[in-house]
Amino acid sequence: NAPFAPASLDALRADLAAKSRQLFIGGEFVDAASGETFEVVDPATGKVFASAASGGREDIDRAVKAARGAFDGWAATPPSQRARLLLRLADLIEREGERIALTETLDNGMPFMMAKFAAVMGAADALRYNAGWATKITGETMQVSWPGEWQAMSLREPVGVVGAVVPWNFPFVMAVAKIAPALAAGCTVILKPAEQTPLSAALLAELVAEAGFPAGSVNIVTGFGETAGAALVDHPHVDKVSFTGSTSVGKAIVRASTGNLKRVTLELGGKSPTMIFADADLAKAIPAAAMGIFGNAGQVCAAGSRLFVHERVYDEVIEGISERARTLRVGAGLVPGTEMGPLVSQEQLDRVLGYVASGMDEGAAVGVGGSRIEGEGYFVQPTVLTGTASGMKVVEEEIFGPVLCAMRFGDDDLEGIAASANASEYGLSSAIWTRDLSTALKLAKRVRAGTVRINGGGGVDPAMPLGGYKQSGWGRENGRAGVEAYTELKAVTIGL
Ligand code: TXE
Repeated sequence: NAPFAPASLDALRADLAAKSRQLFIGGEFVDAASGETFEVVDPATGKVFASAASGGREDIDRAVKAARGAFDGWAATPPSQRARLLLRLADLIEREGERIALTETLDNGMPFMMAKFAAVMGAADALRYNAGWATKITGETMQVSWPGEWQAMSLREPVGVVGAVVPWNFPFVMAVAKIAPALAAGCTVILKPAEQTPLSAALLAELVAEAGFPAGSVNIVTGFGETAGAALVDHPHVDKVSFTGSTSVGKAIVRASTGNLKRVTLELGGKSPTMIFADADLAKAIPAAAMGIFGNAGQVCAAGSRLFVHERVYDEVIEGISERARTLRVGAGLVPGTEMGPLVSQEQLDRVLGYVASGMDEGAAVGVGGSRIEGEGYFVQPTVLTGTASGMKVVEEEIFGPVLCAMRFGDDDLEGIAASANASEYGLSSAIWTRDLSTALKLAKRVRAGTVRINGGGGVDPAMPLGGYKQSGWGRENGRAGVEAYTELKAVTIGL
């Protein structure tokens, strides 16, 4: 079981052990003003293997000054030049793909192949897609009904200095996917990575510097949510916050943003339904439903965590998913062949096991899994809970682990199925499996979720809007809406 890229891994480990990762402010690598650092734990072993600067209010303040100082110049940089820099960064990310993916796997625990695909290719795609927007952000001309002759138009201008706060489940690609549209639109950025996974952001800083972005256009301040994060989201000179994380912190950010009425976009939690009808192509639906909850150990905002299956195929579907759960290769992300890694932290492990226990207390049964995998690291078995019903905590709350709640539906009463799917405070994503196009589309219209996948779906794409109804968020990332969320719209009229 030799790990992936053993020589590069040894070099990376030695470098991480030797040097704490620094902040990146105004184009320079610096220690935190306090001099403090925090330890980084490998979730596959539970052992500390690296450290990073613990930024606080003073560092955030410096970063905001740097971003403000860079803003006018960056906003006035020709869009084609902004695009060129984003494209260059994409190339550098591909060049350093192995090092980034190794870092991501050590830091987050995800399987190395997933890190390569999700972290490296996803990040490069996000940059290339948004580089295209830099030259295509436009206003409109319109007709006004005032007396006389007028020329009226709208202009889109960068919103200003952006605070980007990202979580630990896909640290690198989320960081890049946040800064790419902001930079394309002409904004400057302060990125605050999650305290559980600060390392790939330091690599990003190196590549941003090498690509030649102007000093201060991208600043990266690692640190804790309550210190660095809180200082960023209530800073009076930050114009917009873009956040991905928990719904509770999302609400705290909205409250913190009121001081200067920052623009806020939020990509929050989910409890997304997968609905499998009796006529579905089960050979495709079963593995997709399984990986929709076991992928990245269920630490995915759009994870399909509530399963609704027609009773005629319920036993076959549950058995198929359970079989996948039993045979899934769970292990360290660096071991070739691993399909599911550990949870990110002891805290998440405790949280997930706590939910499984609460499900059993409320009358659910563990069909498969349900326990911690003994030994080092934060591994939990892929789990299917049966006998679950609305009203149970496991069905209502986001578990953020590889735990599926399975439920059945009787007849093909679309309104009833839609009501069950919608019986959640979240509305991020959903999946529908049926060969009946009319059923699929009727249900797609009734489901209150930002994404509906019919008969499959390939994850996140920078061209597709991503975001939630209800308490899954505010606004959309990706696509035209994603880049326009980093702009202000100005009306200009000229009396002729
Ligand atoms: O998230 P937090 P946590 C959900 C998931 C998970 C739960 C808790 O259900 O079990 O949240 O995870 C920063 N001001 N999701 O506690 O705290 C923090 O430093 C500013 C879903 O780790 O929301 C980190 O960078 N920032 C989600 C980021 O917020 C603050 C992904 C996310 O951490 C802050 C992650 C504050 N007051 C968790 N407090 C998804 N949508 O995919 C914390 N942060």
